[in-house]
Amino acid sequence: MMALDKVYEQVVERNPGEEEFHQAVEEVLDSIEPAMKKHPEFADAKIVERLVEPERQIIFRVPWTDDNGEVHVNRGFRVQFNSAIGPYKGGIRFHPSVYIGIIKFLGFEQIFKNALTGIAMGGGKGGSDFDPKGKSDDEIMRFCQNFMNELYRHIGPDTDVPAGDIGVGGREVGYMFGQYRKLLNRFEGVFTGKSPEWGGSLVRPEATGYGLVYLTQEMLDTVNEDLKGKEVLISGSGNVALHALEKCNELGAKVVTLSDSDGTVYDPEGISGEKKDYVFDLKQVRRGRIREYAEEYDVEYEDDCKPWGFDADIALPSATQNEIEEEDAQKLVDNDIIAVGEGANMPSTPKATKVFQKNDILVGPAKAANAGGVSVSGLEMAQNSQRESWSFDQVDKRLQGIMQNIHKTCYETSKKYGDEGNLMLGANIAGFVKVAKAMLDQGVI
Ligand code: NDP
Ligand code: 2IT
Repeated sequence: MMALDKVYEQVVERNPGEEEFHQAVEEVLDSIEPAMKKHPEFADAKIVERLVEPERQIIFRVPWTDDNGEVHVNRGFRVQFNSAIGPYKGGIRFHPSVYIGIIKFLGFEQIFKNALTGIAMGGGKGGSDFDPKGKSDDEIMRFCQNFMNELYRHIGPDTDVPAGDIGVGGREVGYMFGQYRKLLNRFEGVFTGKSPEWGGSLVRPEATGYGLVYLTQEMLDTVNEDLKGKEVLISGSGNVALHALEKCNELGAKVVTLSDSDGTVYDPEGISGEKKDYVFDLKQVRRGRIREYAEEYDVEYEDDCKPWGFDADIALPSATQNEIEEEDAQKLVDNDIIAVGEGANMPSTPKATKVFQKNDILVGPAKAANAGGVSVSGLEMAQNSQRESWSFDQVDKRLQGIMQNIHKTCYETSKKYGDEGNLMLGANIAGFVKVAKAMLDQGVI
């Protein structure tokens, strides 16, 4: 459709060099044409032109001092992308690759993901090019405090509620929340992913990985398949990957790979029982490398390798963007993969996605498949507002219900728009229509 092509061209022109952002916009624009036809009022109100422009972008200096007394300067970001259906909500990423294009792609996707959850949350994202690897606990603390010394004035429980993402987990959220509380003298629900001991929700650490597996099971149900007995490739070994592993084990699947940015381990017996405990301790407590798992259990380890060449039934990419490229997708197809559940944000390149679609692979797109994390963040906000704490079981049940609903919404939307089972199309259209209607209702602002 010409009008959407023009919007895309304009995005590329106005945001030069921001490739990941271009890619995220293109994927959504490629999906929503049928919704634009059905709702001519969206084009009249220039909804898409407005959606691709963040409401606000904040870039700031973060100076900090290392343990040797040397001063470093990093760059901090917060992109408040869209607040039509609720306060800005989305994680913070600390990784050396972070620049404005990464934060904008993540913030843009977050708008539609959050809309799918059914909880009132807008889209935002933040981060820094700070590299937490190899830093002492004190250095992490000082960095987080200095990051918050600027960010605090832009966020708030009804304005913008950050959380974790790559390189930001419970420890970092604690340091950032602590500094916010000190600066403003207010204890309030400004962050999610807090410790359950002081305002966090049970199940938030597990939520993205568990939700990913729940959604994958929903997809398998549609073709009368079950996770039980299936072999699973998981990439990454962080928050999302490890909790996906845990839930796969609980549901009787066998996870044969994990990875980190150095390489991949392949354990044909499955990473379960004592080995699962070992890898949790390795990654979450000792902050070691996945290679050590292979040394401990004498299994295969390949340096500089991704999991996609190993044989299995299901793939759950849970590391980072564009980690499945065209040739990786082809390898998975050649090994008769049935389903791909996207735990990471935008893990498949557009060409990889085409390979999956051409071969009728079930794909749970990131905006749906990893929405469990932000959903339980929404439940954490609700508990904070009510000054209540719900039980593990209560939150887990809510999470299961939300993931079922997200799958249903995406499936039914794909059917309604003439491409039954194309959950990427369904997720993009369902998320978009909800936000577009809210923007229309609220006028040109
Ligand atoms: P973590 O920092 O806990 O773990 C990230 C994992 O991915 C690590 O094993 C890391 O390896 C690996 N990784 C990161 N970047 C790269 C890279 N450039 N190349 C290869 N491997 C890499 O992050 P999360 O588990 O929280 O996040 C993983 C993905 O899930 C991200 O895409 C994130 O946006 C997405 N996500 C996270 C949610 C959450 O609640 N945490 C919610 C929804 C989506 P290494 O340690 O060597 O860097
Ligand atoms: O990508 C994501 O959805 C997250 N990193 C979680 C966001 C959140 O606010 O919980």
